[in-house]
Amino acid sequence: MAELILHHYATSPFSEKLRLILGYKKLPWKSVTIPQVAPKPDLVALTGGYRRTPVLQIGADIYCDTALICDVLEHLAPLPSIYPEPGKGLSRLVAQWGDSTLFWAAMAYSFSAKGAADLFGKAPPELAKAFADDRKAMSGNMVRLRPADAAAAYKSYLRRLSDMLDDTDYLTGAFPTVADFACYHPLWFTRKRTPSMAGILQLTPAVLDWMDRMAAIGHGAMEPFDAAAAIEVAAASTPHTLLADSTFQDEHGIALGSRVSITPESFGPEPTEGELVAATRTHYTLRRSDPRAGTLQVHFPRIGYVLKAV
Ligand SMILES: N[C@@H](CCC(=O)N[C@@H](CS)C(=O)NCC(=O)O)C(=O)O
Repeated sequence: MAELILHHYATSPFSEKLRLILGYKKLPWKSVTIPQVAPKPDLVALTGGYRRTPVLQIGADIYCDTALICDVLEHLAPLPSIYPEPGKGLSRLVAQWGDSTLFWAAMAYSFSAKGAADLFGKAPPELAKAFADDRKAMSGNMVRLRPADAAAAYKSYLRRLSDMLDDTDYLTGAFPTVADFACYHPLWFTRKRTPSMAGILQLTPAVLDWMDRMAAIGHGAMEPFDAAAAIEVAAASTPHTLLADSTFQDEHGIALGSRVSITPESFGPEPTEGELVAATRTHYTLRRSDPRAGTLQVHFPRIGYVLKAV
């Protein structure tokens, strides 16, 4: 099997979601640390524009967004499953809520002045400013929760998670599923990255116990790797998707072979352009080339991304 190369950085919550799934599935991986803010020239050489974190590279195939990457990891290592039956649909829906509503409440709450001091206290002030400016530019018209509203919502969500843990060790049953990994990472950020704000978690001890169980899964066998070497791996590889479904599902009247762009619906306006080679029920695939990385296939989930002819 081609090596798994995760492009990520230590403080990224969505990366923590994947680091734990890699550990849970005992998949060895290579770690490329990417910048926290744009520009990210080495990452963009692979993705063609997409700059969010994390990204999974397998040879010359670049998988964007953790929702899609979860499917790839499940395909590579079906057991233990993160989508076990029964309850697969429920796990996926809870995961989608964790990655969106819960995530944004946790971020709006954790990025208080105290939380920012935890993150950037020891760094030069320019770094905090560069981070704030970068995230503002990514956010466009997104409505950000005010701190008091975020605190109220976050407390309610923690209570609901606690209710789900009344009779079981994990959110939807006896074993972790994609729901657990997706609901864990925003809370991990509060607890580990903004510890001054972590008192909110003390209100729900069952959630803290569950977080300890999740943390104990660990990140598995990781080996540091460098960005230039990752680009060389891509250049030396031929694209070969691992995504099983290939049936063309046309909702946009855009034929395969067309020149298109794909952009996140929100948060991160940078488009990736290329030739549309797949548009299935679950994902889009673009083919593009890069002077350093050669011919690549870049994959996106269908949900949460905007396809346009260019
Ligand atoms: N839906 C995306 C969300 C990814 C996301 O928002 N990641 C954050 C970091 S945890 C990000 O990209 N922040 C800006 C950056 O790293 O450039 C996914 O599941 O991968």
